[in-house]
Amino acid sequence: MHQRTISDQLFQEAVSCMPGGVSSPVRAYKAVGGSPIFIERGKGAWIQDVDGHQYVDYVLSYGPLLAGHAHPKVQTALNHAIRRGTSFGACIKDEARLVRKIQSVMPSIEKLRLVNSGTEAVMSAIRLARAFTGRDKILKCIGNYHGHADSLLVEAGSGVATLGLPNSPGVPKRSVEDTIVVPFNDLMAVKRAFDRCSGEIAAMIVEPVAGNMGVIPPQDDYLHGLRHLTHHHESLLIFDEVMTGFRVHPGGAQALFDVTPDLTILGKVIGGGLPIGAYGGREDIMTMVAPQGPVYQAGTLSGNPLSVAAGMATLDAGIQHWDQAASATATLIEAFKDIATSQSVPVQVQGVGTMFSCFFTEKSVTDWESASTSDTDFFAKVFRAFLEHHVYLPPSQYEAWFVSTAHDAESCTLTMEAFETALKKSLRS
Ligand code: HOZ
Repeated sequence: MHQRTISDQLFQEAVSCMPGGVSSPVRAYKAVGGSPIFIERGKGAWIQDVDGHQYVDYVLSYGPLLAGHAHPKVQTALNHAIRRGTSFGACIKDEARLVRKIQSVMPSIEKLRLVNSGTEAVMSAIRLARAFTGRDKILKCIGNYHGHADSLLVEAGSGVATLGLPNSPGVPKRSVEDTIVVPFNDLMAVKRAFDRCSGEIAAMIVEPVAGNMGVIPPQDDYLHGLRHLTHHHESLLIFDEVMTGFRVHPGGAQALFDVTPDLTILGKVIGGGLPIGAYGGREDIMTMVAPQGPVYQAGTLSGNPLSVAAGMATLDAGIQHWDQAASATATLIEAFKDIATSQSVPVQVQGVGTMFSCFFTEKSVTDWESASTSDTDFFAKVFRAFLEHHVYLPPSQYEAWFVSTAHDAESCTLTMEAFETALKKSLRS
């Protein structure tokens, strides 16, 4: 067992002054046991903890580090930016450059507003959808996570699913009265909701590939079906591509599945891991955003120079070598399936592009109900065994595993060996 003396000391100190000792709940390891490792540094596919142990990293800051940790181009861009100052609360030339870069791969985004996080982007897009349609109701999928804004914290995935708190106390009933939930991948449920609330639904928001209850691809025609239904009911289709943007395809899920949403949410990846978010889409909708239109939304740090610089460099480096990361992901998925079969462990290994995850269940996983049949105790054992074998996973069954352009043959081979050992150990314990 690795000694984690310094991590343990730091965690005790953090617990004494921070709720649960963390700045975001999933980091506290509540779902996997033990106490968190504290990270000292990262380079490429690897991170090192404060006790000197190294790990191949599949968290990658929950997705954005498409080009791996501390990529030289990102560091250079940040060095240049930081020398010019950190924030002005005023226009800088690189904001529009970042927007153009995004538009070049996501042409559905005719106009884009930069904000500071995915949560903020979702809140703003919902307000905009309601203003544009003059309707209040929002449709969302069970197990999808769209940040922690009140109106969408209903039967959500990610940390709330991990902690078994799908509906948080403190969210007023009236904030969620207009939120309708449906199972992911269930087109008939969406149709029924539209039939029931004809003329009242402003938008359907969806993770086009679910990534916050583990990775679950959309079934054939699901996204096309959503496009058809929203169009038919004069409602908006919002793709939350915080996870899938630049990950399932360089142009996101909308390019991969050839479905054009009305609005798109983007998050941390367009800041290369620095705080950022964005919402954008059809020009006739986006022109309603202040100051061009009446829908108010603002932010002093929005489009700040550091996030914009890191984002541009990350997208450049990440998109250029995207195929490499996708092929490493495909190799890992196939190897994991073979290893699990050889050990007779029931597992569904599911992925799209550069993200994947494992469900320890015999059932095919298509929605929250089937995702929650995964043996989470077994996942926790596998997580801990992986950690002992130098592989760092998200500390939750319900988060996606991310691969970067820096995950080379050596790190992938080590991961496959660790998976085999982790399964053997978990079966024994
Ligand atoms: N929001 C991230 C996406 N699932 C998880 C990380 C976190 O909640 O800290």
